[in-house]
Amino acid sequence: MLNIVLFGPPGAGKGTQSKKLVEEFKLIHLSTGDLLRSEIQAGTELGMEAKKLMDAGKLVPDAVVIGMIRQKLQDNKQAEGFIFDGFPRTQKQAEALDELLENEGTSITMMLALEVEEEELVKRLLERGKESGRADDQNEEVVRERLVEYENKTAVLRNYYQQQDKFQGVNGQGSIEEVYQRLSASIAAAKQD
Ligand code: B4P
Repeated sequence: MLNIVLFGPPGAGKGTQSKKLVEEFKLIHLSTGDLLRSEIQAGTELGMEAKKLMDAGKLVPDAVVIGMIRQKLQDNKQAEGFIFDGFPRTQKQAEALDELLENEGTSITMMLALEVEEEELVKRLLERGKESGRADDQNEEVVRERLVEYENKTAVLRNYYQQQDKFQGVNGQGSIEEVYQRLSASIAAAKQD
């Protein structure tokens, strides 16, 4: 199986690139951000709790997102592989993911980390906020809080995957197509190993 963690700060292009990569490599796209937004849309209790945190730029509790991913892995037992987009975001989530995949007799192939300068991230997210109506993209303070959460809780995962020799940095600046070509080449190379 080919299991990719697509990593990077908010606005790095994870969601954008995942949608393109899953078509080429026939993988299942699992985005915890999308799953949480579906819960909000459906008006569930979980969605309402998550919304308060997301609108403030905070991460939702580990148990919530781990539970969602566990369910999705159960639902997709025949998959040829997964792209994890926006998950894991904490060390606890990364450990849980390793355990869940081990139970299925598989593991993470690699982490591809999109690297983008901070001011470019803020610009992209505020730009999306104008069109998408996403509350967490509309306020610069919230956008910057998400970047702080990322530095405090998520950036450590670079070390986690480096220690397993699975980390690969990718330049996330340039056009969407240019970034896509870089990611696609890295995955194609990993597939041949
Ligand atoms: P997510 O939905 O994961 O969203 P994101 O990280 O903010 O950005 P995303 O990766 O989707 O956007 P992209 O860069 O593709 O998270 C939202 C919230 O959900 C979190 O803040 C948190 O509260 C919660 N959450 C989700 N997962 C969680 C977890 N595991 N644990 C706890 N909480 C969790 O794109 C951004 C914009 O840039 C787009 O408009 C795009 O068009 C543009 N763009 C992309 N590539 C570009 C390029 N090369 N050039 C110019 N623009 C580009």
